[in-house]
This record gives sequence, structure tokens and C-alpha cells, in this order.
Amino acid sequence: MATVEPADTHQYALDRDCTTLSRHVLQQFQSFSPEAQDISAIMNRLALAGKLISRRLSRAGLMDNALGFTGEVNVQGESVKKMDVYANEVFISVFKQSGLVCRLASEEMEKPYYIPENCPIGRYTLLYDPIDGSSNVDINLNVGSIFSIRQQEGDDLDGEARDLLQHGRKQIAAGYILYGPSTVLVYSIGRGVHSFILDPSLGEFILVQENIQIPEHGPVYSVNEGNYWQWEESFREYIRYVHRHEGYTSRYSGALVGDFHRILLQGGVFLYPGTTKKPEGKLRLLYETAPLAFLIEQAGGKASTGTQTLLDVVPEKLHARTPLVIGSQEDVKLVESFIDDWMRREAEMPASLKS
Ligand code: FDP
Repeated sequence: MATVEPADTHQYALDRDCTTLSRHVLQQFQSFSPEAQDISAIMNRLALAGKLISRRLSRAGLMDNALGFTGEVNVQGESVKKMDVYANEVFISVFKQSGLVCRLASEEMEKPYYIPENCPIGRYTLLYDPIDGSSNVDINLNVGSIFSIRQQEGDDLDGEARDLLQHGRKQIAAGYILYGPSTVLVYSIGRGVHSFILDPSLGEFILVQENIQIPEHGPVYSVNEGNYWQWEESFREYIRYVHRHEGYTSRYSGALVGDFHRILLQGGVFLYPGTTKKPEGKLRLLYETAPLAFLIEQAGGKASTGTQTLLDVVPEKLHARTPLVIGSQEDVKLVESFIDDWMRREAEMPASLKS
């Protein structure tokens, strides 16, 4: 019988270099400074939230009361799903008694949630969308969670969280968790974009790709074309352009995180334009578009509202919305060129001909 030498056993156990998420965050900071320790601990808690949500999603169809609507309507006027409530509470519970995060603000809560016992030491705020793409939950398709971390500025004594109404470059870290065939966590602390996959047998997120760079151009355009007649003419012109040119293909999953992940890895552009009735669009700035813009810039891509760099947008309120054009440099610039062109023609048009 063949005997296994200790050296071989060692090699077998480490068939890949298992860099865990918390180790990776510390490596990124290249120090054990208090900030490095804090952000590493926060990422660890976010990973725990991701594991809990992933576990529930994988069994949801077998459980009572996991799928479907609660009957409530959230602050955005959208029907709330049971999974939205569960995931929202998971993020709160993993940060209780952590001493890390003083406030949490999410799509599901009108006002930020304060954890007073954390506030004397934890001066960070977590902004998050607990379940992004919730319409996919009941049909077992991909959904995600998006997160962003900001430093609290001032004491916020009136509980209005006005210090959050600042541009996206104030984010210290951002990322998302994609619940697909595997559970993937992607994050950045402003030093590149890195991706991890949850190994269920270890219960750990393991590094799979470091310093992701988005291609300069990609074939995919990702947009809900059902809104075609509600967009401004510039977006309709762009869509007609890609229909008429070879090399473009359309993909739209109904979950921003899934569509964004495809574009981050393969290139292309995701669009959620405003409509004539809702020029601000659908997606929320602080916990949807700004974190993804932070990631795409770190990956060498571009994010805009169509007319303004997304990370420069200053929200007027916590749940402010923005149009979104995000992805490869070339593809975002192409969309912007249609908007510029259209604005120039509008400006030159005699007032009597304007619609
Ligand atoms: P959902 O409302 O299902 O949570 O965050 C909003 C979002 O999903 C995105 O994930 C998704 O890209 C978009 O809205 C889908 O909206 P449409 O159905 O209007 O295309």
C-alpha cells in the first residue's frame, strides 16, 4: 500500500493558495493599523451576511415564509418581498455589538438605523441594498447585495445623516455579493478590484481574481429595452446604432449585480436611463450606482449619468436616484456621444420646433 508522505499531504491540502477575504484586506493595507483592522473586520461581517443570505436563498423554495411578498410597500413605493426583509435584518444583526458600524442605511429603511452601542468607537456607516434584483428571487435566478462604506463626519445629533449627502469619492470601500451558481464577493478599498468565491465546504470566501481590469470595449449592451419609448431620443439613437452594427449582443437579467458582473469581466455597457416621466431613473445613488461606479473606476472602466461622472454626483437625499451608464471606457463614451450630440442639436433647434 502506498504511503502518503507529509509533504504530499501538505501539497494536497493546499491545492491552491487559499487567500481568505480578511487576510486579503489586511494585505491590501500592508499594515495592521487600526483602519486596516476595522475594514478587515467589517468585510468579515459583510461576508457573514453574504453566507447567511446565500444559505437562505439556496433553501428558500423548501421553506415556509421565505418567498413572496410581505404585503408592505417600502419607502421607494415598491412592494416588499420577504427575502428583502430577511436580508435587511441580516446586515443589521451582523453589525450589532461589533463596535464597527454606527449607522446603516438601506433601500428598505426610510431613515438610517443606528446602533448606539457601536457609535462611540465605530465611526463607519454601511450603505447597502440587501437584495438587488428582488424580482428574480421567486424564480430562482441570480440576485445580489450591494454595499458601500463611508466614514461618519460629525456627530449627526439630529439623526438626519446629512454627512452622507456627499459625492461617491467619499466611499472608503464598496462591493457586492452575487448569489448565482456560486456565491461571489467582489470588493475594492480603492486599490483595485478583487473577487472571491464562497467555498461552502470551508465556509470561507477564497480569492479567485485580483486586480480585475475591464476590457476597453465589449460586445454586450445591457438595458431593459421595454422602456424604449419612454427614453429620450439620444438613448433610442444609441440602441438603433447597436442594432444596425455587427458585434453587439444584448443581455439583461433583471438584477443589476448580475448584469454588472458580466460586464466587469467581459466588457460592454449597462444602462438604466431616466425616462421622460422619471428623468432621475430608477437606481439609487448611495447604495446602488455609487458603489458600482467606485468599482468600475478601480477596474479601469467608466460610470456616468450620461452627462456627469457618476462619482461626482452629490445626492440631495438619502434615497436619491440617478440614471446609470456604466462599463467599458469605449462603450460608455459611445453612449455619451449620442447624448452630447442630441443635446447640441436640441440647443441649436429653434424654440418653435422643440417638443
Ligand atoms: P429590482 O427592482 O428587482 O430590485 O435595484 C433595482 C433593480 O431590480 C435592479 O437590480 C435591476 O437592474 C432593475 O431594478 C430592474 O428594473 P426593471 O424591471 O425596470 O428593468
